[in-house]
Amino acid sequence: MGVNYKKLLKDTDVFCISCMTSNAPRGYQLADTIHEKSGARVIMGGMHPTWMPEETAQHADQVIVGEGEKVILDVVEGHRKEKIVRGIALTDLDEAPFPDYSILKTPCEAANVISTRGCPFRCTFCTTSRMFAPYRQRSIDNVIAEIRMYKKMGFKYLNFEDDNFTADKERAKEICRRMIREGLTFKETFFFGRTDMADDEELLQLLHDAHLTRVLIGIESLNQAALNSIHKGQNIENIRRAGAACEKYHIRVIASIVLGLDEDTKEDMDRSVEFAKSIHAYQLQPADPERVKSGSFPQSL
Ligand code: B12
Ligand code: SF4
Repeated sequence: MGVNYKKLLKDTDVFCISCMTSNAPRGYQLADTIHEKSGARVIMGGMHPTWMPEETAQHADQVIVGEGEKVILDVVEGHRKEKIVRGIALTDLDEAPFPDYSILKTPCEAANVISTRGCPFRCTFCTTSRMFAPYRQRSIDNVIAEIRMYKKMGFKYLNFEDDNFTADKERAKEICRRMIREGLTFKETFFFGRTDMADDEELLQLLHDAHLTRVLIGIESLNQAALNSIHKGQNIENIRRAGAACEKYHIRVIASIVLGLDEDTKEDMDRSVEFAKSIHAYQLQPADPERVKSGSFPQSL
């Protein structure tokens, strides 16, 4: 990438490292190397440090738990000195600036928009609905302005990274209408949905017309006892209806299935895989059941 690491280590006062669980070991390695080779401070934050702050604190000078925007400056400038700093959730999401893609060093065809934080549902295994509590929405004008910026920049694809883009169906419809009306559609737009989107045909039509034609749906399990145990609020019939509705409106489904919830048997897992095939899900995304246990995450931050 043409980065001069020696110079970077020499000239930098504070390194900020973000990580999720999958790349936390790499984040810790980087933090340890920075401490070894320079006098710079290391601040870490993100999904993994939020849930494992004490572990992260063994590698970082300071750890930020939760949302970082409102505290990062105080921490960098040394006004907050605690080892583990509790973040503050943004109340007005429109205050967050749009991401600066000009500093990306790798070519990229897809832009990511996150139009809400959190999710109004409370499935027991879900980290993000707790990390980003309460559920908050950006104004539609603000979201459209960001999408317009990406359109002008020439991005071919768009991803809505909201945990549940269709949680507020009327709002999702209005965003789709604006995208269509204002010429802001892309080759394809990905989003995270929920089986209940199948109950609204107008929504499905608008999603299709706005090219939101690839959705990840949390199916989780085809065993009703397992679904009840994680408080998913959906039944097998809801899952079937969602599969059929997406097929009808040409929306491709990524079936997100947790293989190995406590109540699941091997047969249930096999059934889940067969089911994903039967609704023509084009990708099956298994999740690690390790921490998928009722009550293994705190209910809120
Ligand atoms: C976009 C996204 C991706 C993108 C981009 C990832 C990225 N680096 O942002 C892609 C597609 C690459 C991706 C991949 C994966 N992802 Co992903 N992803 C997301 C998603 C949907 C949105 C991320 C986001 O923008 N959030 C919004 C911003 C505001 O939140 P944030 O990034 O956490 O940042 C805030 C705070 O955490 C904090 N903060 C963050 N970093 C730092 C750093 C410092 C120094 C400070 C002070 C504060 C701070 O302040 C920020 C502002 O408030 C999240 C779900 C979610 N809602 O977060 C899942 C999520 C992060 N992904 C997840 C997973 C599991 C993965 C994969 C492992 C999936 C897979 N099986 O391949 C891969 C791993 C990729 C890798 N490199 O290792 C999990 C992580 C769970 C965990 N325990 O860590 C999440 C939470 C989804 C979920 N519900 O399970 N992902
Ligand atoms: S519906 Fe999805 S995002 Fe919402 S709480 Fe459940 S798992 Fe989390």
